[in-house]
Amino acid sequence: MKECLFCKIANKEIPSEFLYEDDKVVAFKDIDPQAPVHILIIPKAHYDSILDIVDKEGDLVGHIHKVATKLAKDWGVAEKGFRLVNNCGEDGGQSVKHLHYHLLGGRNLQWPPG
Ligand code: DGP
Repeated sequence: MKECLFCKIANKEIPSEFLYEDDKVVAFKDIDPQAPVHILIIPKAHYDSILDIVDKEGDLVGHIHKVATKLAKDWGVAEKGFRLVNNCGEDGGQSVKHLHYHLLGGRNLQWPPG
């Protein structure tokens, strides 16, 4: 989508350091980290939110989870634990309307979230 911030990042119109890239997804550090490790994993294709992922895109979600576990291992948080978060919609705290998952780790994360 033309005016979507994360589309621009995925398309390299906005320069970013990718921690991971393949044909379907990219990962990069969150600009406002909430934990020592805070990585965003996004599909290259635009989906407003997880609500836009219909059955045929189910493998994309599985793929994102695989990439997240790889990054958790690469960034040294797999052993002690981490959180993989998808915020959806206004009450879910979604501020960027391009599907993304937060990988958070490196500290003891509290529950419930605010
Ligand atoms: P959410 O609130 O779930 O929609 O998360 C959006 C996240 O995106 C938030 O943690 C901050 C991050 N973010 C917003 N703009 C940028 C940006 O330009 N670059 C990077 N790296 N992260 C961004």
